[in-house]
Amino acid sequence: MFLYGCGSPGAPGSSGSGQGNLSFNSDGGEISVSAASVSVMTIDEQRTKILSAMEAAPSGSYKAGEIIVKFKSETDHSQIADVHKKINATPIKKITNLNGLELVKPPAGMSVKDAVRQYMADPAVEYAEPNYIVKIKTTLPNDIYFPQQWALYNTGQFADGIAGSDIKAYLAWDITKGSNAVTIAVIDTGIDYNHNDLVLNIWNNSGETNCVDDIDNDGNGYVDDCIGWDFVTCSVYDENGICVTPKAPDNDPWDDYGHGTFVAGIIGAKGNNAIGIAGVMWNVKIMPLKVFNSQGYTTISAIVDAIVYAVNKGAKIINESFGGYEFSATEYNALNYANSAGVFVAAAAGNESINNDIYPLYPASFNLPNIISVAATDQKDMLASFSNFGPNSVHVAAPGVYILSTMPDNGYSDKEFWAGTSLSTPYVSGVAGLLMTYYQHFDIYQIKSTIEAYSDYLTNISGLYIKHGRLNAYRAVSSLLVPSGLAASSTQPESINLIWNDNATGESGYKIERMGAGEASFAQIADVSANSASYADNSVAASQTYTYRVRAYNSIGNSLYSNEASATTPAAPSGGGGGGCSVVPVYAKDQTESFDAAFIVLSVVAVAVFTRRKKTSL
Ligand SMILES: [Ca+2]
Ligand SMILES: [Ca+2]
Ligand SMILES: [Ca+2]
Ligand SMILES: [Ca+2]
Repeated sequence: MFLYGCGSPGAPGSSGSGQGNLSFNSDGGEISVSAASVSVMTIDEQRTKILSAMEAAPSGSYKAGEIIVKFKSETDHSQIADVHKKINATPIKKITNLNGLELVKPPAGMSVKDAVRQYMADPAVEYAEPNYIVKIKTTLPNDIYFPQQWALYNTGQFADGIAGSDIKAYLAWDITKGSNAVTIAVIDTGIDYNHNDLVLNIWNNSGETNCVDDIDNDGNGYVDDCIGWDFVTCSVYDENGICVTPKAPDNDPWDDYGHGTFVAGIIGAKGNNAIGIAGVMWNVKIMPLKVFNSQGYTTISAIVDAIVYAVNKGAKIINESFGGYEFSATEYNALNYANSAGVFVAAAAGNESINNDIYPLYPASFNLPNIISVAATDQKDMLASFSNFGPNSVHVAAPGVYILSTMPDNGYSDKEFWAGTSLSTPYVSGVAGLLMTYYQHFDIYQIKSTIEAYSDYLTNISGLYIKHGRLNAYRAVSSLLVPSGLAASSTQPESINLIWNDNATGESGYKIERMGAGEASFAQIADVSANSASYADNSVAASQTYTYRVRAYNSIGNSLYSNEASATTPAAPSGGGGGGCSVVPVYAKDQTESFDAAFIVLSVVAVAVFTRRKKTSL
């Protein structure tokens, strides 16, 4: 017989912190341990785990010539010195702020594992363990040109670049590498759809069931359009805009220019396949829609047909690495059609160093909520010299100088780097695709806001030349990472403790939801501040089971829900009032609501891409 929570020796939960979620029946007997139990490990448990982990650890996973030793708290300095002397090891230093922890150098000839075992065997030692080497978790692909792709991972390796002036794709890839469920239409010069680094990521029109029967099987108005369409109606224009070599549109969106294949590789070259480059998305479906001829010319009507085609065939993103200064209502209406269908459009700001706030460039400068206008930065995070800008109308920037990508005929631009806001735009399309992969519950405006809010604010560009910052794939993708490892425990009849892993990097806080026994649904009971990882629910009744779930939120939206976790409160003490036993420390968590604006709300700037009076690819 014992009082719950009083921690008498041998009582359930007393070996650790008392936070294990054992529940008891009314006479104090242990009756259950919930599956979501989280208890602090006992010393014996820790020692067992240390030894089994160490046996499995390969050399190289821990630092040679060093171990960590934790002496028992009652051990004094001379006893500690005696232990070191007995093993003939040398203390290197005490470890900050934790009593009895020392970094120790084993004697010459003694392995790390042997040293750990020897210290473990000494009665003055609580535990010893190897000094494991911890690496930042990153996903670097094996594609042979990846080291030259500074835009994805800039270590300063290229053209006097500044480390970190990149979109952090290598960190975002730990979270998602994209999905074949996301289709991105590339309206451009066509694509080398047989390219070894692209072929697995090319869209296929499943509705067009026969590619050679001269029948429009899916009834979309295009015959045998199995991998996209070539909308070009004129192969050669003269200098007066007269078509001297007309051509019929066809089902072969082959790239006879190079630009579209280049753009496609930035979005979705297959990553980690040991060849070529890595795209922002390793998995995606790229829909090739050719509108530019081999001279680099097209017409508004071809662009509009391509936009409507993309929307009707299920593209979620359209990449428009082109633009022109003439306003076309038809183009505007087509993009508004895309907007009403929930299709996101990334558009190049232009390459003429001009202010799009004053001289709008279309489609980037159309005032439609589904369009994001993209400027170019260089390997030092400066605005590229050619890049258009506009603190109101250009939203973000992305790398657009010294860019390497795929080229037609299974090639790469490895001897000739390209520059242009055309190349910045597909980085944004790719990150939008990563976001659509992970945040499937977001609409396109939430996707756009996430890209903008979690770009990197650059003091000499943001607010001055562009509205927000330089694209950051990792900050965007991790902003509302789902909380994991939710666990609930109770040692008092009036309280349940929750803990979880705070994985989100851009949350304003966490919302706690609870469902009591017999209740049909969850209801929000609290909202805690950013970076919280625990909560004490003090509004529970004795001998009741409650189930919880948690999600992160910010002003853009909510994360997905954590796992669900349950705990049962112990019975209230019978008679006697139970006084006196002041029980387990429940860490009183800050329950105040937080309205942190986790975001930078910026003043505005914009940038653009392009040249030419006719629509040209940028
Ligand atoms: Ca068809
Ligand atoms: Ca057909
Ligand atoms: Ca590759
Ligand atoms: Ca956080």
